[in-house]
Amino acid sequence: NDKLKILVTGGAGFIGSHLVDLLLSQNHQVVVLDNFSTGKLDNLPSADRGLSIVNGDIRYSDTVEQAATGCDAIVHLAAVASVQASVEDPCGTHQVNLVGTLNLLEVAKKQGIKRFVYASSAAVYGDTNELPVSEATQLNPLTPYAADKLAGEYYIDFYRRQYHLKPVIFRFFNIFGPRQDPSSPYSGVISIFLQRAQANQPITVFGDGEQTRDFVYVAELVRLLEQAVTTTEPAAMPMNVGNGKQTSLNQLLAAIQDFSSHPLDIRYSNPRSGDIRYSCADNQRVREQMGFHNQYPIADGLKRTWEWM
Ligand code: NAD
Ligand code: UD2
Repeated sequence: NDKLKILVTGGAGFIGSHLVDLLLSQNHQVVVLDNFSTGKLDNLPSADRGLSIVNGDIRYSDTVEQAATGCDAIVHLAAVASVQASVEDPCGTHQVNLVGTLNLLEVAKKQGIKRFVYASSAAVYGDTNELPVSEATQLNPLTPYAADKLAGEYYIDFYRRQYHLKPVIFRFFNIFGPRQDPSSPYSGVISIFLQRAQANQPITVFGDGEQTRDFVYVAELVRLLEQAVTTTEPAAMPMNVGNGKQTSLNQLLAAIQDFSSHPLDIRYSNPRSGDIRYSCADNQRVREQMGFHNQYPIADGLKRTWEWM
């Protein structure tokens, strides 16, 4: 039962901080590298001997090099995670989402760090008509965010072939849970709906609410990330991380209504331009390769997130 020293980039963010909690609970040493652009110090435990925090930027290779020193593995989650931000500032977000990733790969090569877990996105598939979406689905990155995520996958594969990197690439579908920030209109829909419901504010549904997403509770995801970073022979292929189930916005709202004390004020408006109608992962690969299976019904995750808010 080997204890590792693991670099988690973006470890102060929504997903990263849950992973940090899990790794620390298993007595691994954790180094968080985060520039706190969207991440928060409050997301991290205030005093844990296993945790060190580097307030730094993955755009700078010397920062990355220092943070990675002595680490056995890297989970690379730091990114400008907002698609909208990438549309507004493609150059700025590219420096983080692609060049930052390359800085990490170079450091892994230099320091002989083999294990590298990467957060890619279902955005690489774009607006596909194929359902469920398997990894064999035609790639169609429609935004700078998606293009950088996909390019990151290709660079990682180069380091795998050339320098014997042992990467694990996950394409996350819609992740939700405590600590997801509801403050932007492009935040995860669940965090927005829950926050509005609790504040007794109107909830806007873009379209008829029959659009679906494949939602994954963050605790499910980080168990998978932990498994990927600690197992000896990881799978190299990109793997979808979804539950293989679709939930519509109207179903979400019905579930939220169940634990809300007042009637929700739901307002339907025009669909968002570029919005995907249905999304569902074919998760056969991650089930076969990692034994991934859904343990949290969406309603339980919703309830926990509701209680956290
Ligand atoms: P998040 O914004 O909470 O986390 C990103 C973290 O990276 C933040 O803590 C932020 O401060 C940090 N960061 C940003 N730029 C940085 C820089 N230049 N240097 C150092 N740190 C930097 O978002 P999240 O939802 O936790 O996303 C984590 C990862 O998962 C991202 O790579 C994101 O693209 C990916 N992802 C998320 C989802 C989702 O549904 N949440 C879906 C697909 C992919
Ligand atoms: C997700 C990602 C996005 C990008 C995209 C690629 C998140 C938060 N967003 O967008 O970054 O990768 O996938 O396909 O993970 N909605 C409402 N009311 C609201 C907010 C949202 O009706 O107040 C709708 C929205 O129009 C969409 C659905 O809810 O139909 C889900 O929206 P989202 O922003 O949570 O996620 P998504 O899948 O559009």
